[in-house]
Amino acid sequence: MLVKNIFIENSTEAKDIRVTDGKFEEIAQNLAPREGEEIVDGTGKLAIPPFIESHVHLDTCLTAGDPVWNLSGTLFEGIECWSKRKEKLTKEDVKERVRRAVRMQAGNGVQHVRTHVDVTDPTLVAMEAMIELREELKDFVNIQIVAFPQEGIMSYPNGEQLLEDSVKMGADCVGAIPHFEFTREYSVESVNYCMKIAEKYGKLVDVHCDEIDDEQSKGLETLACRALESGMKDMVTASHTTAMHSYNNAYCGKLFRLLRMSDINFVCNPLVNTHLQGRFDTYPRRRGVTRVKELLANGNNVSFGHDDIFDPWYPLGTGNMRDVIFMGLHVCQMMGYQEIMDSYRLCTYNAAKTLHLSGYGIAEGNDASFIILDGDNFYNALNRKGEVLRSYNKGRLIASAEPAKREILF
Ligand code: 17E
Ligand code: FE2
Repeated sequence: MLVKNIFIENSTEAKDIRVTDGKFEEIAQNLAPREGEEIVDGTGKLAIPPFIESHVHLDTCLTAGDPVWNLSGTLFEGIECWSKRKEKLTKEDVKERVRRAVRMQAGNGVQHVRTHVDVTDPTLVAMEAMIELREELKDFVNIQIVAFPQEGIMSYPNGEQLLEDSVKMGADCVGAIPHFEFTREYSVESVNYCMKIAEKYGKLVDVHCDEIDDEQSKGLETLACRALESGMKDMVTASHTTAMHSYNNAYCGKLFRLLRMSDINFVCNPLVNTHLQGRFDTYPRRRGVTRVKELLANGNNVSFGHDDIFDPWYPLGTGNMRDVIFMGLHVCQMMGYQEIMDSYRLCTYNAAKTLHLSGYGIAEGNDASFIILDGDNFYNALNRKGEVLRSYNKGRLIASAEPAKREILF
């Protein structure tokens, strides 16, 4: 296949991309078509690597309102609603919803997904389903599974064993939720336990860390310190970290040195945390999104995630990373020209670093996985809501769309 005349990652010079046997064979200007070669016209369009969803809960997706709606909009009511829905879980129920959600994501150009799966369930049925789905869907989407103890490790009956069992079953990453544990002691113990299990089994770590407006919630310093001391460093990710929004600047000044030294990754979920946070405030009302700009300036890797697709924590969502980026740029006040132009990196390269993907990106020799966006650069694609027109996974077309047609009648 030969894609002609396309702008690659905001370059102002159009190039051709030749794909052979699922790999990028040649990327250059004016490549001559070979006999019988499929030609795709990329004129005026943008090619970027596929989107990466670095933080989502697929096991809970598409359950909003079932059996009850989250009326307060808080994280905690979300957890209560989910614990009611959890009683009805079956393997087929999880599989049917996840397949639908993954197809929505794929339609929006997503090809890699890190999903957190609730393992505070004595049956571990969602984990079992997700492990089977990871295999079933692997030719279309690469799924990375985090064993996520939604109701705590130390504060949930048999929580430690359930977490370890999930890793033995085949989870790729180990999670924790220190801000939800009963006590500060449990919070520290839970992070230590999570790191211990990850080291024992050679897994990555991704902790739901301080997803609360409480400025006293300091799971992050424990996590970063263990990441540094254990040498696991960038194998460790802190997700949400919304309490950092409320930390005082003097504390952040000290903390940021450790964060830099630890080299841990961050995932910010701007759609969901603008909605969940600040719910106990009068006015001014915090939006509780972590300090993305400052973390990036500090040299830490940050990506954006969707977090939820229509579930007890977030009643909207179609799995489109463009919506995530759009909201993130607003709420993080990252609206400089170059910040908007480069923002696709938050859901591509930065996320690839968090997921420890290799061979990712549009370069000769890599797998020919890329998407074509309706726009000549990412700024325009984002602003004009340009669709993902084509998504190629290892050279194979897995999703396509036509640009919407609109006529103005004057
Ligand atoms: N669970 C949690 O603890 N936090 C979230 N944001 C979601 C699930 C979506
Ligand atoms: Fe989450």
